[in-house]
Amino acid sequence: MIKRYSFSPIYDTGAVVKELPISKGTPLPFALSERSFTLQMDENARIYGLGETVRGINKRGWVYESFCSDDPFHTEDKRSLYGAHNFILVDGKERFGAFFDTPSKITFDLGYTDSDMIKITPECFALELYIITADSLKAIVSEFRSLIGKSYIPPKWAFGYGQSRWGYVKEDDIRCCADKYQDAGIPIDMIYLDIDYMDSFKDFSISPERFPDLKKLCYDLKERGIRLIPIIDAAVKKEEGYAVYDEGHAKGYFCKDENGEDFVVGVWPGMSVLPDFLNPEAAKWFGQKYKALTDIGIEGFWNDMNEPALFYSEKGLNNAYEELKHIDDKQLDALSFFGARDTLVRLQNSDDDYKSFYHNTPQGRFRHYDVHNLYGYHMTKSAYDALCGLREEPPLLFSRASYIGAHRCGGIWTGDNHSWWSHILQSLQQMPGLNMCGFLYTGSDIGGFNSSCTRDLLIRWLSFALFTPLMRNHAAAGTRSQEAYAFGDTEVFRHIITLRYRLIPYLYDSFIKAAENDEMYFRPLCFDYEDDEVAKGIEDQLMVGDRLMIAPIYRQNAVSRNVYLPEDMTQVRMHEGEISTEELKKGWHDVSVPLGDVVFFTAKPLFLAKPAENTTALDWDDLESVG
Ligand code: MIG
Repeated sequence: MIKRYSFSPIYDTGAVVKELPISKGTPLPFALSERSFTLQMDENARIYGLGETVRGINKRGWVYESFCSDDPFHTEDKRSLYGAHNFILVDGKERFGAFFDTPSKITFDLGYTDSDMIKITPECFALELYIITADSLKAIVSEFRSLIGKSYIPPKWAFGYGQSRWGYVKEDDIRCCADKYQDAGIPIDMIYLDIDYMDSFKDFSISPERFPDLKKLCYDLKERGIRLIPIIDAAVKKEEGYAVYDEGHAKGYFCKDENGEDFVVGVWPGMSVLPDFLNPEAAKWFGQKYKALTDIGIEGFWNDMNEPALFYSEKGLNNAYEELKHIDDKQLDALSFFGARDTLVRLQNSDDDYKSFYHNTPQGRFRHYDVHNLYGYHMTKSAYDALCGLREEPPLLFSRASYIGAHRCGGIWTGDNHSWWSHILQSLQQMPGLNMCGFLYTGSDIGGFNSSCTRDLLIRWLSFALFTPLMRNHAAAGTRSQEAYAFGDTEVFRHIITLRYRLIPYLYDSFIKAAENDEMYFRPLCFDYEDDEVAKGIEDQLMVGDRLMIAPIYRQNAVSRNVYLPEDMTQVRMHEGEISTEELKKGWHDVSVPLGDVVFFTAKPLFLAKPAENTTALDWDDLESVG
């Protein structure tokens, strides 16, 4: 059952697709105190949800802030990442889901200040609150999902493996990547283009020197079963003569400052402007621009920098220059050195800037800061709506920033993680929360984005990520190469990625069922085994689809781990490409997983396809049963 409580919302976010009457006379599970929602928890209560956040599957014990943030250090002390996913599921003596639908900042103190108290504080006390009850954790999630509408379904080929790298700067880098994968016999379906393909980082432009014939490149690769997936950034270079800028400026489609002038920010292209995605006309106009790329055969995109990430604003930069003037004429002591440095660092993603520009929406003119969490969502929606009209097939589309609602238009990737062992586990722990909030097509940068990857880390990361719908290896410019061919002997990588392809019919089928029935593709064990006390404490295993369980290795040098089986299961092992099985009893097992083996568990028979070099070559009907 869903109850709606309305606290004079000022903006309809579009997250919810069902019209519900306002609930009268039913008390809230929360108490209202000083503009916060509070709840005393019993000792054993657990809290799930919140989508893309750091720390465990059970979110209790930390404080989170929904405010879409471009932060490339996903450490345990962070309160915000790129998404704003305001759904929690409280599982204690009271059991319910709660969705706080507000476009601005909201804080979830989940037993952080006081270990027994939940305290939820919206910065602007104007919101819709939905309380969801049902007789199981899974049923609460499904009720909630029916409230927010069906999840995006990508094309089948998007379940293949993809390679990305910030730093493939020319056509030859892309061809070389394709050759090396195919020469090594490693399956691949997608190669991603980062901002390097653009001319001066201008959206919808192509560098004539470095990518002289992208149409031909796209065609040649498609002949080999590989699709090119370019990036599109939120900000548009401010440059007269650049049609996207000229048109948008003339039509008033960019966000404005308080005087009605285009608000100018510095991002990759240098001085830039921000398309007003909350203005449907502007969104529609920007969406049509993707045609420049679909016309040459592109079928998918990733949208970046749409928190929106701002390096600085013209206004902030001018103020900073003023502040820095005084260091000209005197020697720089330690304090003024750090002061000067901070003056520049503070410019990035500053609240001051977020408070200095405006959106022209059908619901009125809104200060960006007050609707901040909707920007990435509306960028994704603009692309999705346009792409569905431009082509017959649905696009592959995923975004960095998001709000609930965006799950209907695309997937998300979890942004700039690191090549750290802890980030394999972090990624696993993010998946169920994202699924609860509707985001099913998700995955992390395999091998880690920032800092340099190692062979063993990549092997273990792939062994987990072969189960994530979005399976993409991606790395930052300047880091060591981490393609599956970059570490010498490629056999082990071929076996692991081939196993992904053998599993695709099962994974795809599970995904479609989850999307169509408002279910989770990844679930914590206790969602399936509610009465199992041990399952409640398991934070490093997940259920995948209706019959599979994973328990990946995520520690350096580990060659075995403890695995909890909530019932008798078949252990499936892939060793050098060969599959073997073993029946195991319910309970704890010390499972040996030498580097390169992939081990998972299944409660019911599972069907594997024959190995294939890409999804086009995959025979979806010729399946063999294991388990
Ligand atoms: O400021 O386009 O998260 O995946 O490679 C960095 C360059 C901008 C951030 C994205 C990352 C991408 C990078 N981008």
